Amino acid sequence: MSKEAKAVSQRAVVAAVQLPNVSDAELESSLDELRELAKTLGYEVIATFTQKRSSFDATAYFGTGKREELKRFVQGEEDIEAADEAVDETAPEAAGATTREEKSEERRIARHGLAEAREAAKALARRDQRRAAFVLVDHEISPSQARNLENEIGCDVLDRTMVILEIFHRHARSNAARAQVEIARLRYLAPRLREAAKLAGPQGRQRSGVGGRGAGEGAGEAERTKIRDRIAELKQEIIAFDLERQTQRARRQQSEGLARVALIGYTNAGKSTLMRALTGSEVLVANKLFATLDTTVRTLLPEGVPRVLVSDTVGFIKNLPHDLVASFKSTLEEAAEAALLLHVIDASDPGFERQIEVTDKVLAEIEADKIPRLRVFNKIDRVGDAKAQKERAKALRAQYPKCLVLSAVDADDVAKLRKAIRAFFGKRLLKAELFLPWSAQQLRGELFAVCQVIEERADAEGAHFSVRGERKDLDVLRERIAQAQEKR
Ligand SMILES: Nc1nc2c(ncn2[C@@H]2O[C@H](COP(=O)(O)OP(=O)(O)O)[C@@H](O)[C@H]2O)c(=O)[nH]1
Ligand SMILES: [Mg+2]
Repeated sequence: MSKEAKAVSQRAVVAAVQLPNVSDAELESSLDELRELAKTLGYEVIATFTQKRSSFDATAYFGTGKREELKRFVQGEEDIEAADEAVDETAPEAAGATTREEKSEERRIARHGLAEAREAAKALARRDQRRAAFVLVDHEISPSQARNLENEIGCDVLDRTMVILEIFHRHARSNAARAQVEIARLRYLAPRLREAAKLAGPQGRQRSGVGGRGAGEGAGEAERTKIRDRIAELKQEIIAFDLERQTQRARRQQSEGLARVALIGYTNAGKSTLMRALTGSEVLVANKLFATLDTTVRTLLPEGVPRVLVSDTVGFIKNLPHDLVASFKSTLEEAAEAALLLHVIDASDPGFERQIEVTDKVLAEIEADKIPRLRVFNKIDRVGDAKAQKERAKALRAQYPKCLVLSAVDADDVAKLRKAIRAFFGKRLLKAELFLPWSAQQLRGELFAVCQVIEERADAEGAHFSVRGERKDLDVLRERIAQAQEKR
């Protein structure tokens, strides 16, 4: 029962049961987060459904009334009349939203045995009207709950865990992170295979029309063994990657590292918005789905000395299923390679203090706590009126010395942040005197590219420069000047 969310611009509905111990604010915050996560994956969230219940419905998560409501919405059946029409033999006229995801529809048809022509025709008619192809449930639900919900509503159901797994999958770059995410995915899948095998009892097999008696169970067992073996293998690989990484890190420290900044913080804090503002990478957002190394690492603009690279990292998640903690940390680890961490905090989120605590703790766990860190309180524009904003900013600065309080949507604020980043890397620059003989003028361009030139004086022999630059750049430059002189 593979349900990778490979969709490009797919419509989704976000849905949650509100249990009695969950406040409205908590529910809203969790749903906000899920919508944000969905957006990251390229879904277009068109509606939200919630239901207050004392517990999840054992059969299908939601109670019958809410299921019916969801179905009517998803199927584009505005009222009861229209709903009756749809179950009628006559195919209703195609109207409104059309889903572009043929594959998932086929999968659904195959899975639910809508093989008979009449049923298939009905499904096709429904598809033409469907408003959304996915329901994203804000809890981890059982495979049978998901299946029942899918059957009833008539579209794919993904739970919170699956959505998060997909995001980690896209952010995992290092081999270790990839392996860790794969383990989490297999662990999530394993019990679902067992369930699928159980469900494919005599009736299930008959309906799907494949395999003989006992085939479902046998396949399930074999699959499970395969998964266990694969997990063991991946764990071995991770140990090897760990050793490799330690030597890599040592080497990097020797070479003083690149001028890299990593944006870290909770999902929805404004990391990507700041990244865009700092690097002018407007295109990136539109193509977020295809985010790769190239699209999440950008040059700070306008370019200067040294050239600073900014990277966006996988966001912290408030409501992170426990099984995913290891893959999250592993995916975040690339932040440990940065020279400076920008910890972005949503100042308008009532839970920001707790979020700071968690972030600090996790950074220590991935050995990134020694890296210089700048706390950036974002979204100050969302904290009450001008007076309230001023007071909050003052309080934050008192509590967190050297922090920045700003709004990513304010150009002046972004300029302040850029200046702070430049100042940090500027401090690393060394002063140096360089002499460029007239015979080595071809190196002039390179000198200006990697150094800040403070002063230039010319005499009969050549040009004398007072500059500031990174140690490694200065070393390279000196060597090349020496080579040029030798040649002469
Ligand atoms: N009002 C306001 N909205 C912001 C600010 N920064 C980000 N946002 C919005 O907050 C949402 C999440 O931002 P995003 O950059 O995607 O957060 P990320 O998950 O940390 O990458 C988006 O809708 C942004 O437009 C800000 O300073 N002020
Ligand atoms: Mg983001």
